[in-house]
Order: sequence, then C-alpha cells, then structure tokens
Amino acid sequence: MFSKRKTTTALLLGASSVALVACGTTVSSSTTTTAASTATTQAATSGGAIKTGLKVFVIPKVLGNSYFTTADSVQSGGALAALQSLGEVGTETSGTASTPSSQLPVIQSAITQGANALVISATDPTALCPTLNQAMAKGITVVTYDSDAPTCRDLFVNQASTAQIGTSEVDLLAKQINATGDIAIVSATASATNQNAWIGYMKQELTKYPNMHLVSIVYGNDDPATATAVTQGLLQQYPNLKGIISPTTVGIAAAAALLDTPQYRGKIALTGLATPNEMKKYVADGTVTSFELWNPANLGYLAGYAAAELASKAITNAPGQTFTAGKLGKYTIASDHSILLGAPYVFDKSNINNFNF
Ligand code: RAM
Repeated sequence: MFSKRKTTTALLLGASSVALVACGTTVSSSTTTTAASTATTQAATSGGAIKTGLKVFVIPKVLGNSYFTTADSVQSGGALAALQSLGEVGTETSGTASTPSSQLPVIQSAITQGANALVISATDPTALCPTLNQAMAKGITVVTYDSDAPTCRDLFVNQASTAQIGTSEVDLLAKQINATGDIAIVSATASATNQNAWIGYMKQELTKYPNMHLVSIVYGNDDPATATAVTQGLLQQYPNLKGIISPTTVGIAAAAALLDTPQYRGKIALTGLATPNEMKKYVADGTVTSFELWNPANLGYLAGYAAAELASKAITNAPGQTFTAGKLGKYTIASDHSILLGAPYVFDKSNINNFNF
C-alpha cells in the first residue's frame, strides 16, 4: 500500500519526466526500437544478475494511443527507457486497432524474431492465450501490464488495485450527481480484461447507491470515432442521463468533447480514467470536475524492468519475492504473481496543472 504522499511524489516525478511527450511526437510507425548490445551477457545489478542484450517486445493494445505512448516510450521514461537503462534491446510494436486480430500477428512475429520476453497489454485474453502459451512453452517470459491475461502469463504488472479503481470511479460520479439519476458507462472493447474487471467492481459499488441507475454500457473500442458515435447514441437514447463513467482514456476524451457544449455542460457529469493533458481544457471550462489515473510511464517502466528481471532469472516469480525496479524502488510479487504500481490518483482543478502527460 502506498501513502497518498508517496503516490503524489511518484506522479510528480513522473510528470516532469514525461514532459517531452506532451510537446513531442506521436507514434506513427509500427515499431520503435531502442538499441543495446546484441550479446546476451551477464551484468551485475543490486537485485541480482540481469542479462543484457535481451530482446524484449513491448506490445500495447494498439499503437497511437497517447496513454500507451507514454507508458512505453524512452522520452517519457516508460518501458523502453527501463529496458535501455538495463542494456536490453527493447521494441514497441502493435497493430492499428485495439483488437486481438490486430495484436496476434505482432505477437507471432515477436516470437519468430527470437524474443526473450513480451510485455503485453491484452486486448482479449481468450483469443491471445493460445499464442502466449506457445511463447511461454518456448521459454519466452510473458509479462502483462495494464490489461491482464491471467492464465497465460508469468507476471502481471497492475497499475492500481482493480477494486479500488472500480469503486472509486462510482464514488467520484456519485459525489458529482448527488448520488441520483441515470448513468452509463463508455468502455473500451468488450473483451478487455481491465475494462471488464473495473466494470464488475463498479456494478458492485452501485448497489450502495440505490438512486443511481446504470442504464447502459457501450463500447467505443478505444477508437476515437467509434467512442464518439456510441456516446452520441447514448445521449440520444437517454435524454435524462445524469452521468457517464468512461474508464478509458480514449472514451473519456471523446465523451468530453461531446459534452463540452452549453446543452450538456454542468448537466451531464463525466468522470473516468484520463490523462491530465487531455482533460485540462474540460476541467478549466467545467465540463469535467474530477477523474483518475496512475502514472502510465511508471507503469511501463516497472513492466519493462520486471520483464528483464524475470527473463534473466534474476528473480523466480515466487510470491513474496522482492526486487528493486531502478528509480521506482522496491516491489513485492503477490500470491497471484502480480505486482502493484500504486493507488489511483484523483485529478481536479486544484492539481491538474501540476502534471504534463
Ligand atoms: C485506455 C486503454 C487502457 C486503459 C486506459 C485507462 O487507454 O483502454 O487499457 O488502461 O485507457
């Protein structure tokens, strides 16, 4: 468990280190590689012997989503930065849609290219597991981050407690709408492990609010155009809607743009999971009051570090085992072979301008 103070400090440190992302590039090619030495040799580190030259493929749900660009890139201090600092060969690669059919060929290609480890956010565990199991059978380390595939990976790097994310999203919205009225969820894809797990806890938490009614869950597939279309559909179908939770950075950005009109501003509340840079305008003009996220760059950094530790057999993945993940400090492997980055952080007008990612 992290104290609020420690979490805030971690976010702020990350905020300054990812500043370049806000004013810099977006991912446009399918692959970004950080070069390191090609030989797989031993290098001594504080946590044990981490090999160098490991081929690690970082596979987000999709390319071009700024959340994943921040989680993965060298500039932001994400997964590829951790791998570079350890002397590994890190490559970010994925498809152009947040679907298993787009992600699967990329996993297969990584295996063919001789991957030592995969760091992957699962679009659909059922569809991906046969291929991820094949990878593990070949001795490739599989680390999931952001969205898990629990039965076909070695370790899951979890951004924040699943229960805490789900329940706190409902609590935030309840405060904003006086715990009364029809609400809807704008999710990402219907197959995503993280979205479904959070929605499960949201439903559970809603039982504490008898006057809040979940009328619909729609799926924008982490595609801006689809997210806009399904949110427009909601607004038409439910004219009495009082609030929306969108636990996806793509969905909430699309919903905020639609609600940023005199017709809706202040009448339909919107919360969810968003990057602070994408919400600054909407928090400033009152379309959005508060929302949550963790530090995506730290999530990626931790996943990259853990993959190198595991692929080197510097750690065995045994529950209770600890390791030091460079600048982030010490982490402990839980009984379900996961590690927890920290607690979700609430952004609002009092703090949003302290962040730049
Ligand atoms: C989107 C993706 C991702 C999720 C974030 C909050 O970018 O759906 O999986 O964790 O939002």
